[in-house]
Amino acid sequence: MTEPSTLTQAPATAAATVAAVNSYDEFTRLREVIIGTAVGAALPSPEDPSAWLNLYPDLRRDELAGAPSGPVDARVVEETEEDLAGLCAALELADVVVRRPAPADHSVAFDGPGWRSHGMYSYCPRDLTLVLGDTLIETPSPTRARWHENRSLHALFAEYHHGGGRWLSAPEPQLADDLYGVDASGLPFLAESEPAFEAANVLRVGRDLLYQVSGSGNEAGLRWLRSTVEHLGSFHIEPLRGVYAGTHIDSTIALLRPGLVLLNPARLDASTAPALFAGWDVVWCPAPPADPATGPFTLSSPWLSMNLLMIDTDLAVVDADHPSLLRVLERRGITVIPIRLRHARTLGGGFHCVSLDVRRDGGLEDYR
Ligand code: ABU
Repeated sequence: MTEPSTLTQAPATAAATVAAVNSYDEFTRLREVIIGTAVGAALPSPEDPSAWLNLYPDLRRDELAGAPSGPVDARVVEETEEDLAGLCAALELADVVVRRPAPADHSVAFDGPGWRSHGMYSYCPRDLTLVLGDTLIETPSPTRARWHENRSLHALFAEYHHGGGRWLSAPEPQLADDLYGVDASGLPFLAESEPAFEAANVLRVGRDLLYQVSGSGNEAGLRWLRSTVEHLGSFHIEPLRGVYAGTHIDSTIALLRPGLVLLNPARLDASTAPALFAGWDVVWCPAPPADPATGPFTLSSPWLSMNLLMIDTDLAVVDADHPSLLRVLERRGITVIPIRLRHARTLGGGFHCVSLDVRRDGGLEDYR
C-alpha cells in the first residue's frame, strides 16, 4: 500500500511474494518501511516516574512543573501529519513501499500491575520493535505509557508473520516503582529489577549490533537480547556504556554506509567510539541548529537533527534545518533529500525514529 496521507491496513492476504521481513542494517537499499503517525498522540503525566525518566531525563523533579500531559496540541499533530505525508511521498518516489500504523487514541487510560496510565503515540515505530533479519522483536519499553503502543502495528505484524517473518516479544515488563531510581544529582535513572529496553537503543550493522545502556535500556535488557539473538544467527552485541544517559542511540551514531559513520562529537571522541568503527571513516556531525520553536519540555536533545534515514548507501532523508550536515554528507557522495519535521524535538522523533525499516537488501554481513 502506498497512500502517504491516510492510515490504512493492508489486507492480511497481501503478503509473501518477496521475503516479508528482511533487515540487517541501517543503510542498504530500503524496500519497505513503516512510517509513524502523530494522530491520537498524548503525553503521560510527568508525575509518572517512567515518563520523567524517558521523556525528560535531563530535568530534575522540581523542573518538571508545567510539563504538558494529555492529548498533544492539535496544531502540532496537524503540522506533523503534513510533514510525515511529505516524507511518505519522498520515500514512494524513491520506490520504497510505505506502510502506516492503524489509528489509535492513546489518551484512553489503562491499568498496569499497581499503576495506571494512558498511552503515548504511534509516532515512533522504531522505538519498540527491533527488526533483526527476518524477525520482528517487540521490546519491553520502560515507559508505562507505551505498554500497549505496539497494538497499532499488530495487524501489519500479523501480515508479515503470515508472509514468513518471525515475530517475537520480550517478557512483558511489570514496570513497578523499583525500576525507577533518582541519583545523587537528582536525575532519574533506570534500575535493574527486570529487563527493560527499547529497540531504538540498538543499531544494526549486519552481524554486529550496538546496544546503548541508558535510561531507556538497562543491563538486564542487554542480557535478555543477547540470550535471544543467539538463537537467530551469529550476532555480536557491543554495549555502549557511559556515552549518553538519556535515551536512544540514534542521536549519537548514524550509519551511512559500510565503512562510513556519522558520530556525535558531544558524546563520543576517537578514543570512546565503538571498537566496531576502528577501520571506518568517521564524519563528525556539525553542531545542530538552535530551534527557536522548542521550549523546556521537548522529548529529545538538539542532536535529534542527526537522526537521519538512509534509503541507500548514497541516498538519505535528512533534516532540512541542519544545512551544515547536508553539506557534509553531500561532500561524502551522499545525495540528500532535505525534509522538515517541524515538531521533531517536541515529539521526540526524527527520521530514523519515525521509521521502521521492514525490508532492506542487505544480509547478515560482516562489516568490520
Ligand atoms: N528518540 C531519540 C531521542 C534521542 C535524544 O534525545 O537525543
